[in-house]
Amino acid sequence: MDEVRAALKKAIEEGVAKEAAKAVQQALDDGADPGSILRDVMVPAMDEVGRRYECGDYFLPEMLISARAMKEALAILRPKLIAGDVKPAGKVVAGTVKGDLHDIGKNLVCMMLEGAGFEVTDLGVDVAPEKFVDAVRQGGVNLIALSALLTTTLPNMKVTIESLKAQGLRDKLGVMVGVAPVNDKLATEIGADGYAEDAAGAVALARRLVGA
Ligand code: B12
Repeated sequence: MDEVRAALKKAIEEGVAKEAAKAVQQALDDGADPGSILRDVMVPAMDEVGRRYECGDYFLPEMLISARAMKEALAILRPKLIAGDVKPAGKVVAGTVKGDLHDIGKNLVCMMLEGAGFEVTDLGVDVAPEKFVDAVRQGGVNLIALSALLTTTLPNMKVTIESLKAQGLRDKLGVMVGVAPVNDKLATEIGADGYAEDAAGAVALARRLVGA
C-alpha cells in the first residue's frame, strides 16, 4: 500500500476526519481509482475498527469518530463514484431498518446504485416498516433495499417485508437485503429476493432483480 493509502487507512481507523479527507483527495489527485480507494482502503479500515471494538481496544466513542472520518472521506469520493454516463435503470427505496442507526454501508449502496443509473430515495436510518410502505405507495418503485447491521434489528427486515405483503405491495417489488448477519439462505427465509455482501454486489443484484 502506498503512503497516501496508508495515511487514509490510518486516519479512518483513528478517526481523524480532516486527515482522512485530505488523504482521499490526495489519492484522487494522484489518479487513483475511486472504486479501489473504497474497496481496498476505506472498507478495510472500517473492518479494522470493528475488529478493535470486538476485542475491547475500542469503545463506542472511538467507533463513532471513525465513522465520522469515513463519512467525510466518502463525501469527497461520492461525486467520483456516481459520475458516468448512465441511463435510468429503475427506482429504489432504501433504508436502515427500525432500531438500527448504522448507515455507512447503506449510504455506499445508495451511492453505487445511483452511479449505476438507479433513482434512489434514501429513507435514512431507524426506518419503521410503515415508512417503507408509504414510500412504495407513492408509486413507480421497482426495488426496496433494506440494511441492518445488528443481530437484534435483523428481524425488522422480515417485519418490513411482511408489512409490504400485508398491504399487497410485496409482489410488485424486488426486495434486497444486506449486511453482516445476512446470507442468501436467510434472505430467502425472511421473504427477500436476494442478498449482496457489498455495494458492487448490490448493483449486480439490483440489475438482476429489475431485469436490466
Ligand atoms: C461504525 C459502527 C458503528 C457506528 C455507526 C455510525 C454510522 N453512521 O453508521 C456507531 C458508533 C453509531 C455504532 C453503534 C452501535 N454499534 Co456498531 N459498528 C460499526 C462498525 C465498526 C462499522 C460498520 C460500518 O460502517 N462498516 C463499513 C461498511 C462499508 O460496511 P457494511 O456496513 O457492512 O456495508 C456493506 C455491506 O454490508 C453491504 N450492504 C450494506 N447495506 C446493504 C443493503 C443492501 C440492500 C445490500 C444488498 C447490501 C448492503 O454493502 C455495504 C458496502 O460495501 C461495525 C463493525 C463492522 N466491521 O461491521 C460495528 C457493529 C456493526 N456495531 C455493533 C454494535 C454492537 C453496536 C452498538 C449496539 C454498540 C452499543 N453498545 O451501543 C450500537 C448500536 C446503535 C444502533 N442502534 O444502531 C456490532 C454488531 C454486533 C451484532 N452482530 O449485532 C458490530 C458488528 C461491532 C462488533 N464487532 O461487535 N456502530
